Amino acid sequence: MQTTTYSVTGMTCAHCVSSVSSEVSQLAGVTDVQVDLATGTVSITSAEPLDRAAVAAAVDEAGYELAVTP
Ligand SMILES: [Cu+2]
Repeated sequence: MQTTTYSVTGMTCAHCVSSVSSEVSQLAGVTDVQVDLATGTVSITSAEPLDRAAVAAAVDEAGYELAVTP
């Protein structure tokens, strides 16, 4: 089990938060998703290390983008 935090750009309200968390939570192995709107970060807990590209795709599906860093 591990938690990785990503920065996401473009989230502005609670609706954005729920869109991102619902898309990311559909990724295989994800057990928890915590989105912090104030800091624009998404902390993802998963059984196995996640593929950054898969996370980026899920965030993109929700209509937002992973920031370049971290
Ligand atoms: Cu919004």
